[in-house]
This record gives sequence, C-alpha cells and structure tokens, in this order.
Amino acid sequence: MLLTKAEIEARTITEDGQVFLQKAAQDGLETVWDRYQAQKPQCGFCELGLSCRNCSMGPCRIDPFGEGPQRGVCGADADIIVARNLGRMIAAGAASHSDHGRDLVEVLRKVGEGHAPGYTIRSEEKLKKVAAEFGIAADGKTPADLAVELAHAMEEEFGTRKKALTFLGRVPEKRRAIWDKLGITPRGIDRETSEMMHRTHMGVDNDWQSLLLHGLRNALSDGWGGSFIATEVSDILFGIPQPVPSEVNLGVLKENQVNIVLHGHNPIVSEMIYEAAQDPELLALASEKGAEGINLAGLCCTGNELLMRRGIPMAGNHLMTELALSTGLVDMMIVDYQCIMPALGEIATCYHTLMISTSDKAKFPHMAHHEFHPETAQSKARELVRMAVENYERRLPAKVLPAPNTPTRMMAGFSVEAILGALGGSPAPLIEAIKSGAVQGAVGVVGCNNPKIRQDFGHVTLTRHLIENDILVVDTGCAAVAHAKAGLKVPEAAALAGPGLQQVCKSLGIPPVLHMGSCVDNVRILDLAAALANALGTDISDLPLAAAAPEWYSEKAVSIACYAVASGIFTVLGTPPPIFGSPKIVKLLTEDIEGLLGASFAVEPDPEKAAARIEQHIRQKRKALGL
Ligand code: SF4
Ligand code: MSK
Repeated sequence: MLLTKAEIEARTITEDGQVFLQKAAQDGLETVWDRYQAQKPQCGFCELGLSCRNCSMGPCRIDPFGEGPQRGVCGADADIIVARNLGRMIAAGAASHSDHGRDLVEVLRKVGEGHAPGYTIRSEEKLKKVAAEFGIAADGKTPADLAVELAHAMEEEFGTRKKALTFLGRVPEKRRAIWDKLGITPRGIDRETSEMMHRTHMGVDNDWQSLLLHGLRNALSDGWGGSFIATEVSDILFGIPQPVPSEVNLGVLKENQVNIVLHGHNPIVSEMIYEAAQDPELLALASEKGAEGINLAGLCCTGNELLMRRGIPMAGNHLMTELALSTGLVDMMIVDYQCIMPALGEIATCYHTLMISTSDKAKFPHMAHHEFHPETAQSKARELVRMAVENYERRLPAKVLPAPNTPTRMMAGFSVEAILGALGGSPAPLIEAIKSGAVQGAVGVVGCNNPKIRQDFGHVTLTRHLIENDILVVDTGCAAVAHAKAGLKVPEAAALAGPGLQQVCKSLGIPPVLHMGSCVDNVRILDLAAALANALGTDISDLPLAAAAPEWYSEKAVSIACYAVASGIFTVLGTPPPIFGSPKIVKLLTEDIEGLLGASFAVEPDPEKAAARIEQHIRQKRKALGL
C-alpha cells in the first residue's frame, strides 16, 4: 500500500529515504517502520523495565500503578527487576563489542604466525606503542613477533587474572581513584560480563544499587577494554585513519557499476573485499560483463570502518539498510554482524541481490553463508567479488530506481592521531581555543537510528544547535552518517557554526562535526577526553564535555552510555531506556550519581531541549574552571 506524503515525512527527514520509502511500498516490501506500527501498542511493562523472565517460576511483571502484584514469584520488587534488566542490557552490549575486539586479536595473532594471507600490519607505529603499554619491548623483534606477543597479552585481558585492564593506564589518576573507591575498576573483559549474568540469575545480587554499580564496571570493561582493543587492533592491522574525502546517501550506488554493499561492524571481512575489488582480473571481468567498475559502498559501522581508512562512500545508516535494497542496484550485500535486521534476506528476494553472511556466529534467513576465516579470507573475498560481478547482468530493469539526488560530499578519518596532527601534534591549541571561548566545549553525538524517532531528525537538529553555539561535535556510528547526509561534514559547513568555532574550523580546514569512526571507535572520544584531562592535570568530569545518543536503539548503546558516564561525561539519551518503572533508579542515574562520578544521565526526546541542557551543562563546567 502506498504511503501518503505526511506518512513518509514523519518517518525520515532524508531526501533519499523519502523516495525509497515509497519505492519500497510500491514493491510491496514490509520495512522496519511498518513492523514498528504493527507492534503498537508495545508492552508497557517492558517499556518501563518491569517484566522479568529470568527464570521459569515467571515470567513476572510488576504493576506500575500499585494495584496489581508488586513482587515477582521470587519476591523481586520493581527496583531489583529494573536493575537486573538494565544490567543484562549492559552485559549484552559489552559482550558484543568485546567479542568483536577478540576476533581482531585472533587475526593479529594469525598475521604474526603467518597464517592470515592478505592481512598485514599496516601501522607498526601503533603496534609498538600499544605493545609498550602492555610492557612488551620491541627491541630486536620483527613486527610479526611483536604481533604474536601483543595478541597473547590482549587475550589475557579477556580473562580473570588481572586487577585492572591495561588501557586504564590512559585514564586520569583522579578518575582511577573514583573507580577504586566505588569498587568498579574493571578487571577482565569477559569476567565483568560473566559476573553480570551471574549476579542477575535468580537469587544472587538483589541490591539494586550494587547491581547498578556492577553495571558500570561491566560497561567500563567494554569502553576501556573490549572496544578499546577493537579500535587499537583495527588501526594496527588496517592503518590509523587520516582525513579523507568521501560521499554519502543512496546516490553512491552506481547504475553502470557492480555495486557491493558492506554492512555490519567488523572490518575483518570488508577490508579483504576492498582488496579483492582492486584485483585487475576481477575488474576485467566486470568490464566484460558491461560494468564500468566495481563500486563498494558501506552501511552502518562496517561502512564507517572502511570510510575512515579507505574513503569508501556510505549508502546510509541503520534505517537505510532495507531501503538500499529497494534501489534494485545492489548486486551483493555482504554482512558480518550486529545491527543486521533479520528481515533483510527476505526483502532481497524481491530483487536480484545476492545476500551473503560471513561470520560463524551470525547466520540469517534467506542469506547464503560464506564463512570467513583468517587463513582463507583472501581467496573467499575474491570468490565473493566474482559472484557479485557475475550477478550484475541479472539486474531486473523494471525494479531499478537510481537515487534522484546526487551524493552529499563529506570528510571523515578523524582519529585522535589525525586530530592532534591537525592541531600541530598536541592538544594545546584545542585547550587554548576552549580557554579563550572560541570553542565552548565538545560533544560526542553518537548512536543509532530508531523507528520511534523520525530518521536523522534527532541527530541533525541537536548537532546544528550545538555547532551554532560554538560547541565542537565529534561523532561516530549512524549519527555520523546522519550528519554527513545533512551536509555537516564538509569544511564549508563551518559557515553554520558560531563565530568562534567557525574561525577555528576555517583556520584548520576542518568541518565543525568530526567523524571519529564506528561504534567501537567511541573509545577514540574517550581517549581524546583523557588526553585533554591529562594535559591539564585534571579529571574528565571537569572538562566542558558531554555526550548524546538522540536515536539509540541497541544494547551496545546502553553499554556505551554507561561507560561514558562512568568516565565522567554527562550523557543525554533521546529514547527512554527501560528504567522508568523504578523511580529510585531514575533518581540515582539522573541525579545522585553526579555526586559519585561527577556525571549523570539525562533523558530528553526533544533534540532542541537536549541541546539547551547540554549548553547549560557546558556553561556550568566552564564556570567551575573559571573560564
Ligand atoms: Fe519472576 Fe523472579 Fe523468576 Fe524474574 S527471577 S521470572 S521475577 S520469579
Ligand atoms: S550500533 S550506530 S545502529 S550500526 Fe554501530 Fe548499529 Fe548504527 Fe547503532
């Protein structure tokens, strides 16, 4: 059934999204927005965090109006149930990021052992730096030897034999002292997740405050552990990102080229596909089939990883993944894991698109499974690119609709190293700009899309307000892609910023919104915040910084938000987390936690109001610093 203009505009602010929502409807597809409508009204108990199915005496639910049951069969009250549910969300998010990190460590080890043809060490500089942090001397060792030693040391981080994770060496002393005092210093990465699952089993930790504290520790094991390892090892294997121009929106899919779309999170597969797509033999085959080249395009965080290092254009963010297929131009979509809707395979059956899953731990209906392993990834990537090229001539002309809008230009690649490089090698110029007030502060605007929010509206509205008020925005994930589509990631966008930020951006030739990568790369923001605090001899919570996730949906985002707050960064969420069934927990997380951590959460669905709250927070922090 066709959608009205009003229905379409309520779903997304993006031009390409609006066109392809109608195309999808014409082709009879059911999209994420349709399925969301069909689910309404969603369960009120679950929205409030008041339902529990942790054991088979249940499922149980607590009546938020106080009329029905106030305890589950085991006796758990609303506070315990909400805290346990939140804890399990954090554990799932931390596990996802950290397992992604572990997969990269495995490749690092196999590269060192000579068992991963096609992969290499692209940044010996970072390999040596990180090895030194782990106490491994580089003298007289080959990069291969060092890679094996570092991989073994990192594997230890996942276990239980440590008092504190190694990357905590980058955390300001004052912050470490806070964590020690609260007993939330993360030990082993897997240990904290495993302990959370244990604590939330029936009859273990039944103190909601103790559960929440462990939630913070679990999230810190992600931020300063699993995700940190994922980002650093990706840089070692695939290179440290540097500023790179690119393009975004569905217009990056080319009518006259073989289009391969890469979706998911881990660059292990997509980097090999990138190499294979340069193969002269496969390019010649594409030409034989009538295509003018092999065009790679990214979706979600795998796309962001390739964009940051290779400048590969982005087709879109989370809510565009189904609509990308409706162009009829995707010859192959290759997925790894996380944020890949199980609906995608079935949608692709309406077109000629070949859908390929690649991870032993992520299989999907209606997708062909081609498992990637470091030993065979190079040949597997060539096989898949060949299949995509051969599929080009099977396009169904009646189903093809190229995007009517031209791709929007953008700039990405702002790793911490690239930002410090642009500043002349040290954070001092940024600190000076903050002291002078040219830059009032910095905010990480991160996270997903969610069909409960008009696509990209939350991100773009919030960010426009912030830069207008001289607040530098750094971003990752789907938020970064939203900003890019809105044209905020080109140096000319400095004209949209306040006078101080505009001046700084113009003198450095950078946009006012800096792309720092994928979701695991939120640790680049932590790393930069810690570097600024260390340079000033203070704590992260003293700095005029904030974070926001206006359209978050995933459990990973819950873990990210928790490690941001635990690291001292005030964090505003656009969609409410399932905690409102416990007024005590809401009060702790939005008010009382400030006294413990120097940072708190806020929930504000209206992005203009969220901007006002963040601006007020930044003013307060500046005042406290005497600025
Ligand atoms: Fe019900 Fe308690 Fe079992 Fe949860 S753990 S399902 S509240 S009995
Ligand atoms: S988590 S930011 S939906 S990809 Fe990377 Fe997934 Fe996007 Fe959230």
